[in-house]
Amino acid sequence: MTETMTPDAQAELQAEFDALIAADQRIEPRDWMPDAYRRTLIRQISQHAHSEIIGMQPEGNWITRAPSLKRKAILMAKVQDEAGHGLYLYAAAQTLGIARDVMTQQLIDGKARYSSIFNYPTPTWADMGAIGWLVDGAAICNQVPLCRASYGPYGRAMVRICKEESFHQRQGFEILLTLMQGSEAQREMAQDAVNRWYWPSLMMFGPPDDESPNSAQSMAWKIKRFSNDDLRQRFIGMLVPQAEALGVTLPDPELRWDEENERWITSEIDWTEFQEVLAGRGPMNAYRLQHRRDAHEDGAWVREAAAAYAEKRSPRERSETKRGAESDREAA
Ligand code: FAQ
Repeated sequence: MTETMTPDAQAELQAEFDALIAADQRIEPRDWMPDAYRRTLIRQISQHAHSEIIGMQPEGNWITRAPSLKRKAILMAKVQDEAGHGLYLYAAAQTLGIARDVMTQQLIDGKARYSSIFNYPTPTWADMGAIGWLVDGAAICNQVPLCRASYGPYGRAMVRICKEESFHQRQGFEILLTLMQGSEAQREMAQDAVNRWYWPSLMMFGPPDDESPNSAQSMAWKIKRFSNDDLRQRFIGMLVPQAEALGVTLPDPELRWDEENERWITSEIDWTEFQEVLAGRGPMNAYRLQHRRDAHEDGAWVREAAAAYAEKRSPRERSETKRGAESDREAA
């Protein structure tokens, strides 16, 4: 549409868009937006959605082996929440004009990114605690500011997601606390899981600011509100007192607070490892993707049945459903 407009009309729309962003107002699906803004949102929101869906796997791995019925019920609910988060996010991306099956295909074909963190294995029960505490903790740090993202459907989806993520983080903390109050072997298992998840959780925030090609523009558009490094710093600040309360050691001998510059000093993050994982060569990349492909193929009959059912319904029934949905929207 933008291509067929006169330069004056386009400049006017751009000015309206810029004014909305400057006034901290929300951009909604029917508003005009620059193509690059739309593409950036589709990229970030679809990557985020894929992360939630692939993120079900490391924990799904422990549902049948959780140590009690209560732990099993909690873990099942958590994994189900992640599926829900994926759905909210795919729905938000769809408002930008990309179809859900296109996004799914990009994931299945290995052409889409998802968070690096989900390419690590979960060999022990303590990994469920470390994922909740560290991975959900990092997710909250990163995602609370996204509740104020300039694109309305994304920001609103994030509000619901963040509420659930804080439960997730607390359940992870509680798993680790229980282990830390248990036997020597349980304490060792908890510390070992923290050792393995700590550095990958710091990498979740993305590359350092001077190597982050998207940050400056995304911050100017108020999609991102803080830089990758600032959020990483905030996360470390959140972890330090919590690690003390748990009795675990964060596996970084250099970690200290620099009073003068008001920043955490850390050892160098292994960005080569991060790049390897992004390039598809992390410990679990191939497995995660194959598992998703298999699940997609196994679910083909459900999609076919749903399509056949929709086809069989009479036009009257279909229009009633449509009218119902419209009046629901009006009521909302
Ligand atoms: N993994 O220029 P930047 C969760 C890519 S959900 C993989 O800094 P940007 C819940 C980046 O896409 C976790 N790729 O990019 C849960 C870009 O690639 P591209 C997911 C990464 O977008 C818990 C390139 O590097 N959360 O955990 C990563 O400005 C437990 C350059 O980077 C979100 O997606 C990475 N870690 O900032 C579920 C939050 N980092 O496309 C289950 C929303 C960077 O240019 C169990 N997303 N890349 O080729 C964001 O906030 C941002 O997109 C960042 C990256 C901060 C992730």
